[in-house]
Amino acid sequence: KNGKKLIVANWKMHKTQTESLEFLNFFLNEIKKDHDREVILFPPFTSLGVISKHLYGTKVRLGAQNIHWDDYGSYTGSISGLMLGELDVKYVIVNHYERLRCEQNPYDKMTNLRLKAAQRHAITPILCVGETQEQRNADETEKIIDTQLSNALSDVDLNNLIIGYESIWAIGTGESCKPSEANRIIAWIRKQLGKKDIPIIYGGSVTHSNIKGIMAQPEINGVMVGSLSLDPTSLARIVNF
Ligand code: G2H
Repeated sequence: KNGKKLIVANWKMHKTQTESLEFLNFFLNEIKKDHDREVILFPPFTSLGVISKHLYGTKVRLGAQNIHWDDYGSYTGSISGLMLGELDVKYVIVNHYERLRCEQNPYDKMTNLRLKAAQRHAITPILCVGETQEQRNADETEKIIDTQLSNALSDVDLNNLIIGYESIWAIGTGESCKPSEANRIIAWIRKQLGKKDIPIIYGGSVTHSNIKGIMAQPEINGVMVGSLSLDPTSLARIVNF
């Protein structure tokens, strides 16, 4: 989009409102004033309101971890793009593997609807794709990602979309994908989409020791950070390096 490297901090189901504010107090002071990153915090829904107020006037952006495809309706426990937009949410994660695991239902159609709902509310969706260990061993990575992309992207505007490549075997395992391998797959995704300027980021056990190698890859536009984003000093180190 603007060429800045993206740092997506996915808090998953961590931090109460109080803890979120504590985090911000430290974090905003620890990041360099002149950093050249697009930093986006993805707190749980319950913290979006307070964080939104505190981010006003800063360069840090706000994202949500999921979105429903309708604006209103009888969908107990769901949150819509209309609701997120009012909280100044600019990004949303769609299709994170941990969601798919707990929803346990076919998701392709819903993924597509979620992407469109986000775009309808001027929220940039981050579509997660990736392969399991078994699929990787069977040399099916490209085939699997190709299916995920074609099922998800019908009629989706590629001008307001980020792809998150999260190798499923690397999520929260401490075993991250080799930067060169992630770079190769991301280059392949970009070619597959036929759009040179689409931002594609890597996620899966990003740490202080592998961040440099990942960010140095020419095809990788940024990272999704889970566990290491929970501590303000730890996340600030990633932003500042
Ligand atoms: C992968 C990642 C964040 P972690 O889900 O999106 O989490 O860094 O803990 O592997």
